[in-house]
Amino acid sequence: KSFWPHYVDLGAKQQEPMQCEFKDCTAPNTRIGSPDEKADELGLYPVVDRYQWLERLLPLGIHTIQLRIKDLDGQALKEEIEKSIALARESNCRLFINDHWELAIEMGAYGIHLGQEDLDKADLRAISQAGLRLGISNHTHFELIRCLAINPSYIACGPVFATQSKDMPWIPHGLNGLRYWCESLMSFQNRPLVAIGGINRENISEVAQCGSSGIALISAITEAESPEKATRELLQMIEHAREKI
Ligand code: 3NM
Repeated sequence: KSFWPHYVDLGAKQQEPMQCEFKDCTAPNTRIGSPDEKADELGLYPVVDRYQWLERLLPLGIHTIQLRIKDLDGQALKEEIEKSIALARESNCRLFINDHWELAIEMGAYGIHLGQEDLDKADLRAISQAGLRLGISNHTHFELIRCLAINPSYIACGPVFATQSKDMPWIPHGLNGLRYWCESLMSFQNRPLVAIGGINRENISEVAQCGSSGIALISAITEAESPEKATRELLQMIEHAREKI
């Protein structure tokens, strides 16, 4: 255990043995966005569960968003994804579909976000061949090693802080852990990183100064009294914090 730096949380959860086959499976280029787009800066990255959120948030200047639907299937799910893809395209926003990779390919989404538990089920080669971007959740260094072998478009690191929005067996990384992940992945691996978990208006400035490319959050927007006002404030906070780096 002493091999690992002190800040590494090996995870309260027992690690599953690696089962996927990644043979010559490389996700699309690590570069996110076309050269004339705002390069690799993912910025404020809301994670939402309905198309209506895109209608509310995209006009505010959101350039990256994730549709994470856990409670629909069949036609209702298809419609949500289809409408979201159309709106995101129109608004020049990068839309990542959580989990539903087959629908995302079929409907031509910008990208797909997968949790580690979804990696075994998804056809990574099909995602790559269809030209979709791929983001992957990571909580521990073991997961990160697995993730790097896939060469995703971005690497999500969480939870930064304790979160109520998802069951999390892992100890939060905190700002020091996040800074370490940002420094090693963005400068050494030149890999965009997305911070997630417990990020809100109280801590977003410090998170932004750690240097992640994207800052993903759910409740700080969806549970705010005014999600629009909260989004505008969070965008401004990121901008001010980045000016100080
Ligand atoms: N994934 P909130 S944390 C969906 O660490 C999700 O991988 C996480 O919600 C991870 O901003 C999380 O409300 C929930 O804390 C984020």
